[in-house]
Amino acid sequence: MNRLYLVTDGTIAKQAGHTLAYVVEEACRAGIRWVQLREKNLSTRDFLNVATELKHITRTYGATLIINDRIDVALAIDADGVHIGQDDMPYKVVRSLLGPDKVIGLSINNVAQLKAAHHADLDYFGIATIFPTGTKQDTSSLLGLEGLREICRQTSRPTFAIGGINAKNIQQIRQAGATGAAVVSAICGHPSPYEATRELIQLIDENL
Ligand code: TZP
Ligand code: MG
Repeated sequence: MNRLYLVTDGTIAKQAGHTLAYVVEEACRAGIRWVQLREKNLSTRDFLNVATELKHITRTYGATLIINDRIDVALAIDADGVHIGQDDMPYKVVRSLLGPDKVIGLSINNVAQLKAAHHADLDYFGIATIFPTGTKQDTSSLLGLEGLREICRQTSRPTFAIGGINAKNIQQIRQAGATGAAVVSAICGHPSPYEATRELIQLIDENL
């Protein structure tokens, strides 16, 4: 099981000349095991269509498909789970809708949010935002590596750091205590999503 998590952005993929399906298939071919469909500007119909397409690809490669925000879409395509933020549906409601077997991840921006989620039936935490990034406009304050280290120290759950992570800094993420790293532009915006994924997996899975 590698520690790299691909989060999609169709706009960034398009700017690099790729479709989302191409990016996800190339990343899967390169060995990625975690994919999150995160699209903020699609209609429900288009979101469902892309989700169906990505489910087919991820199933073929044995990768896990997580849907951002949209519990209804996750249920409709029988995805592996859902990723929610602090302003989305509360985890208890999500769990009651998805049942005990689906993966639920929650975004955490600070220690207080981690403490509030301490007893929640969550499978992993997404820790944001580590480094400056142009991918998400409404990021709350930057945690940096020190902030990440502090949060990771206080939980035994799997933690995926996100925000500005690339081949140059991905090993620092592991060194700060995170289980893994989630990336958007480092794969979606790369001329070769396959090569980018290979390199990132190699770097993050290396014995540090
Ligand atoms: N949440 C916090 S930062 C971010 C999300 C979804 C985007 C990260 O994108 P990138 O391109 O990997 O910096
Ligand atoms: Mg959200």
